[in-house]
Amino acid sequence: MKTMNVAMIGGGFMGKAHAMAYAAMPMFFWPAPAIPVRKVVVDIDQARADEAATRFGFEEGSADWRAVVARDDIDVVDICTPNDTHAEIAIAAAKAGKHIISEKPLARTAEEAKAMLDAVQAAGVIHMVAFNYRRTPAVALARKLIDEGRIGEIVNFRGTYLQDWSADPDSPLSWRFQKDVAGSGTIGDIGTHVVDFARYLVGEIAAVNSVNRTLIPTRPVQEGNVDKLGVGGGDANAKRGIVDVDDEMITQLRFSSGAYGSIEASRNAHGRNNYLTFEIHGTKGSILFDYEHRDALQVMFADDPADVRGFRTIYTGAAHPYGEGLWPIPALGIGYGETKIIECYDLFRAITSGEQPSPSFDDGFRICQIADAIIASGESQSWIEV
Ligand code: SOE
Repeated sequence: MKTMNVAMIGGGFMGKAHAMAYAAMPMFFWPAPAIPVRKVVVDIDQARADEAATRFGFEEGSADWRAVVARDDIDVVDICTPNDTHAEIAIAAAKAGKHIISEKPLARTAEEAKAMLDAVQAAGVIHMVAFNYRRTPAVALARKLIDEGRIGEIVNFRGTYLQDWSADPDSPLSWRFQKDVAGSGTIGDIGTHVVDFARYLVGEIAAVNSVNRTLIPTRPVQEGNVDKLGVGGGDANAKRGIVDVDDEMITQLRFSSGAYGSIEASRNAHGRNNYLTFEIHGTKGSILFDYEHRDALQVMFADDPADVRGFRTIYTGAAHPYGEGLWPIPALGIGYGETKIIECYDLFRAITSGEQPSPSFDDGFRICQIADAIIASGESQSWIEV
């Protein structure tokens, strides 16, 4: 069976998720399109890279991503680093002729994303952005039902992404609160996942109107380059640094189809952990998804007899998208890991077939344009056409 060598840049939270997917993908999807070989993992120094290699099952560790992406024995470059590094790594990898998967958001701004898109198009390589949640089987089922016309014409979309890991004002100043590293706050970090849902399920977004706010203007400076995501509580006496990104976005959407929608996102919503949801209303029914109960899709068909009308709960399993590779019985449990395994499967299917996957860098660029428009709309307090 064909094997393909992967260089993964970044051995943190996302590195863990991607490394697990490389190992597990052929266990789930067999025959696999190709067997990913965990060749090299790159981290900020050699000691951390070696530790990541041992932990995540890579043959080698390296502290030099430039040398790694230029190597002849690397087929795929996987970018799992903070947002400010995506463009430089992706452009170098494209010039070296590597297929690329990048963590989301594709870049800090649409301008940066466009340079990445131009590079991969010029190189003719396969490119993908890791908006993994659309690969939850229940979300893929929602798309299938919509494509089949089962809920009619879409009238509106309501999406949320609420977390609470940054609600403590003394939780650390992660790079996710720094504009020069992250580009934006909640908008880029989690709002873009919902924008991806909206485009995947309803279609292109034509205009946005947003209110964006920073609720906690300073946070304790974090030592040691580790992205703590609020874990461990805060140190109220530590030196504080400026938060120059948004903590909250509340955005109205107008779709090209004429449908309307909204997205709310916050990482300061006490009690919400990974409350990534959508509710879609069509002329013939409705669909509701809540990632905290991600095994299930709630579906309502308006032509059901009056005495049983209402939302039904469908637990995804073998009959549903990706069911051939996942667990044989519905409700055994779909997790974050499975979304990454499916993403890996679709990436290697794309590489071996030569057909671009979705979301590609084209989608990643478009989503960055929408994120930029959400920021601009918040500043001008008006609708902005995208
Ligand atoms: C932090 O908000 C974060 O890690 C996001 O960056 C991820 O994209 C999301 O999946 C989980 O939360």
